[in-house]
Amino acid sequence: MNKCLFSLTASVIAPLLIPLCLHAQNPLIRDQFSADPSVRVFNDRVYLFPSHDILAREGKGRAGWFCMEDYHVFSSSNLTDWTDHGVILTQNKVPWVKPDSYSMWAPDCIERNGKYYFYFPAPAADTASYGRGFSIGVAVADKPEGPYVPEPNPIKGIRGIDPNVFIDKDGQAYIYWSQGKIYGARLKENMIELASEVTEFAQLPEAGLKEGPYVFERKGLYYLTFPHVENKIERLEYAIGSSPLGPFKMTGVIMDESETGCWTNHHSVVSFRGQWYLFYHDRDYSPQFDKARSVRADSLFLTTTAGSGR
Ligand code: FUB
Repeated sequence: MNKCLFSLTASVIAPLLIPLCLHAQNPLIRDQFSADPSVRVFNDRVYLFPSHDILAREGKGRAGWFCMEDYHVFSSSNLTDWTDHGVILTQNKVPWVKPDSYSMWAPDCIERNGKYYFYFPAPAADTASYGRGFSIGVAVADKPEGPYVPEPNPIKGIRGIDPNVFIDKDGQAYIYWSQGKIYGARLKENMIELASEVTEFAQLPEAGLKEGPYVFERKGLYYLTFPHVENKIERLEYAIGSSPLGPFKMTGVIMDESETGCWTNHHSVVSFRGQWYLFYHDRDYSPQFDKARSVRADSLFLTTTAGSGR
């Protein structure tokens, strides 16, 4: 069986990336906080869908905690110059979201048949129907930069945060999310309803919080990547399987704990013009408070060490 390794070696390989690395600089977004980057390539352009951290103040969020009111989308043709397309969704314009909850956490976006589906977690106002924790909703647009129209209700059957959506080569879509552990299910063709029972990925480490799943496929292998608290703070790990719902085999660490002590990390993995990239976050612009984060990116190399020659 092939054994695949991630190696994150941005500084070592920089000379191979001359056109991009000469000008690119972390963090990517400089005029606001940004976190939990979900990055997609649509029509040969990179779209970044991050969370938008803001600082809580009197009557607006909870001091000392995450505070997020809305989402922006950014795009770039070269990973260096980023266009802010502005706010695509805000908490009090989503019918089911608890007003002024300031908890628009990590999102994802995917394209299907010319429509763009934006997935986001938030607490629901109707706790009798959806409980007190987080639900996951969808907003739909005709273009990646919106305008996005939110569905009236969150997805039935999901309680949790950090949605991630993957569409396999056969057209079947899957949604993944977390609630301490990581879960997944098939999505119906309409992208807004579950089409299967929920799978819990029990093969992942039992101890330590796991969240922020991000699944991608490469050469017939499915990579389930996720932040995990193995020690004190999150690091990015991965497991490999032969189908989108596993079983997955724990394989290794993509990125170690941050030296700055930023407690969370949250990422996505994307291939753009023949190079893999890891998008993640740290607290570049807020060294004293790690809930005001900034998105970063580095080149990522996936090395096949035996067997396939790929
Ligand atoms: O941004 C809020 C939460 O922090 C996310 O949902 C988690 O993945 C962590 O990054």
